[in-house]
Amino acid sequence: MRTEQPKMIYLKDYQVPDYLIDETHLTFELFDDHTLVHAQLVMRRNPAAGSGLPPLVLDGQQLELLSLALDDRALSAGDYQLDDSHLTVQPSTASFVIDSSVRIHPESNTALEGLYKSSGMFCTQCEAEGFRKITYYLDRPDVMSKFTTTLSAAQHDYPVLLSNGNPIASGSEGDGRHWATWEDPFMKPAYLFALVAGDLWCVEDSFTTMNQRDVALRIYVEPENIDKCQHAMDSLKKSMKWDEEVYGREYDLDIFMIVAVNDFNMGAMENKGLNIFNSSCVLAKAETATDAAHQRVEAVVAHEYFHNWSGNRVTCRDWFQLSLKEGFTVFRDAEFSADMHSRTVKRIEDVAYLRTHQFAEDAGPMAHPVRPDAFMEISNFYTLTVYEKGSEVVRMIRTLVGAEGFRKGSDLYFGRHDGQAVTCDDFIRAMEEANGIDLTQFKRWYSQAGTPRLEVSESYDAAANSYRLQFRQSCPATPEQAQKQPFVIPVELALLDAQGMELPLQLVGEDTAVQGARVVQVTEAEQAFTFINLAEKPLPSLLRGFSAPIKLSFPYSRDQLMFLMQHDSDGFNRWEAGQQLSVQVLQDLIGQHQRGEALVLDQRLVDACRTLLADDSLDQAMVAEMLSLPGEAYLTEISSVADVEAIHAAREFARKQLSQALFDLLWQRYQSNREVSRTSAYVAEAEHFARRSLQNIALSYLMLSGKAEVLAACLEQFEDADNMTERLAALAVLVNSPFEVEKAAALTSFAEFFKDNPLVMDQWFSVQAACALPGALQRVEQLMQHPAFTLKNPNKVRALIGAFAGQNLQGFHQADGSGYRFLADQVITLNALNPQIASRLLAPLTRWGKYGPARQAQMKCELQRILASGELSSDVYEVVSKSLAG
Ligand code: B3K
Ligand code: ZN
Repeated sequence: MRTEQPKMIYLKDYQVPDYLIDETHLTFELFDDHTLVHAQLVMRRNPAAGSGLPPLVLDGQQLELLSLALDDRALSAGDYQLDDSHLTVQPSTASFVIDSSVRIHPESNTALEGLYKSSGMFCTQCEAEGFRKITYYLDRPDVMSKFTTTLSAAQHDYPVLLSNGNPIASGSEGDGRHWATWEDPFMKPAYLFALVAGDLWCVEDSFTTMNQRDVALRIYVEPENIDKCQHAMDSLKKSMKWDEEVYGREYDLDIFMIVAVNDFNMGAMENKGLNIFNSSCVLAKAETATDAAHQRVEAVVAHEYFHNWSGNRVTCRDWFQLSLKEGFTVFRDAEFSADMHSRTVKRIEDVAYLRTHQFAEDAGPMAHPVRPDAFMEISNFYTLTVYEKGSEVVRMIRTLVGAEGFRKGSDLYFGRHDGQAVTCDDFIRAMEEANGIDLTQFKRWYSQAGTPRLEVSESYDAAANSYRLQFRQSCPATPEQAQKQPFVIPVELALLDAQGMELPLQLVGEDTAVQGARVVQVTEAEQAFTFINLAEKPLPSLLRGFSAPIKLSFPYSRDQLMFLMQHDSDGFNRWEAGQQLSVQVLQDLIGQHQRGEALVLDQRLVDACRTLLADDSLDQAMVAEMLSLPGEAYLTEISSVADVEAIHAAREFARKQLSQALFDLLWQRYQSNREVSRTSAYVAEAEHFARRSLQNIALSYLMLSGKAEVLAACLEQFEDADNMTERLAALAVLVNSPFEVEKAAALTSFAEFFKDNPLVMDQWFSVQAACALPGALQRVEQLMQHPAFTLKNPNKVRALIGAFAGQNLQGFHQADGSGYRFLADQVITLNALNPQIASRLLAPLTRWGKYGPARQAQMKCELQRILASGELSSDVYEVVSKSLAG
């Protein structure tokens, strides 16, 4: 907890470290009621930092200092200064050795940062600034050191002792304790340090690298989970191969380990050679994990593995550069997933997610640039903007320089900066130099916050056979940034003829026309592009593949959107046309609801969906994506003032209408897909994900009919499915249905059967928390009393409270403010237990700007109540204070 108001830290204040740590020798004595940490730091004055010998200021928090020595001379209290976050010593020579011993308490660490215990095992989480809770250190990413780590613990309870690098020695201490020493030959910052001690089993495999080196691969889990590791292992091997083929990056140690832990603040952590994972991102088998979970495991395993180069070998100079490793690595894992499965479906999922959640962040009080220039608490900046928008920025660079140019740039970047801690500017410079281009204006994507808008209009000159597209860009003000300079916006586009064929493109001044799509760069506030030699007025297909993270508008008619839905040669834009059509139709319904009129659905939406469903040749995943209407959260994001009730009513009305009008087609699709599921074994591959996703969305529409045969089919799927994807989808459909008896029975039998599997129980909590039927808050409050629930486990908090506040917009935004009050109460409790989780949970309350005056007042009142609730962590304080200032 803070003792004074947290300070803002600014990028402009960056200074190189005064001292360096060449070697770090750590010894951990792990006991059940405390841990002793001895650190020997071989240090020297940083030659880049100037002359003289300034005081050495080490970071350290919640440490009990037991002894301190400088070059073997024991220091006494008068020889150093100690406060609650620093230890200051005065060196007298340019090179010296510091020895410290501290006592810490992992057994009572509920913040899950530093060294802590999870289900009986010891583990660590050091990024961003957790290492300072382990020992006194220069806890900043530009201080890189060679680490040797010895762990000692009771052999019986902790037979497995792991740290970074390679094991070099181990032995027994004779008193029931044993020890092991690990050495990491690579220089690394402290945030990549890890240790694990526990009673774990492992699945073992190996990988032969492109230079024929054998790497041992191990996944460590609690014994009962040993049957759920194969998918993660397969994913790891695919990732290693892909990074060699696509980026030329080879793994560098003799061993690569993943450890699954139950209590973890986020998805996973890329510690050098010893990745620590939330068990939800490792464990997967058909019976207990959904298709979505299988895909998440694959993506997170890849993401953390890819960090070995984009993050570990080349790391960040300071935390403002976080997107240097995160944006780039998200881009890398997205491309990996696209290569493993359906590229178009992956892009659709990512864009839908970005638009719903990152755009909302950009429009709220916590909006910040991809490279922030100030923060109070760095943990608050592991955001959708740094990750997802950061990935879009890297994607735009690739669009601008092409795949080959991008590879040249990444080779230069990795080669030039291997072993260094660098900045986003260094990444850009490598791309510029490898491609002979100037990205100066492009870099505004790193420094300007907010989602740019691009208004496009057209004019066709029949006499001149020319077609002009006029672009106007703007970007709304964000906190701290009122005015924005124009961005470089790559717009991939094609012009289609009346059959949907791509017309040859020739801009005024060009000698020849080129067939197919091309990328134009919008760099001015207003800019026009004139295409010539067009004998008829074309229909533009704009921003293909979502070539920039912006809000583009073009005055398409609904008939044009229907045409694009069927004929655009770009799969992403076919989906996008469907989204735009659905949004227009839903916005009509929202307006009707607000005016108290009877709701009337534009039949064109029904016709469009009918055409899709009737066409057996289409990718079923695409059909499923197109049938899923834009979510309530997205409809909220694109509203200037979100009307919670109208949005829900409109969407539910459209779903019911579609269900009625398309019942037979949906029923056929459902039955034939379910038949395949029934008669074949589960496979975690794209074509099977596609079949099950269409089957499950069909079931959710069909259930709206209330027909007995659909209920019977749903119960059959729930009871007989051999995989969690089908079982959970059937459960969710039942939970959202009016069949109270069947619903209760299904919930009970599911919980009974899976009570010992915490990850499955998380799904059980989520399905109920997200159910929009009346009484949601009471259900959630009751579920908090369930024996499987605990506020101490972040997965449980996310599954129940997070799903309620983030997905159940009806329940959370109850007009009486009860949802807000509930969330604020949980944040206040969690602030003391786990500040990072408390601060993340807060996000829905910070979005008050989207709602009408009554809800705004209630939400702000809850934020005030949190602010006044006592001693706040810097995490919660920063988010609450910025939200109230916004
Ligand atoms: N680098 C970690 C995130 C650490 C978050 C610390 N609050 C996981 C990842 O992005 O790969
Ligand atoms: Zn990452």
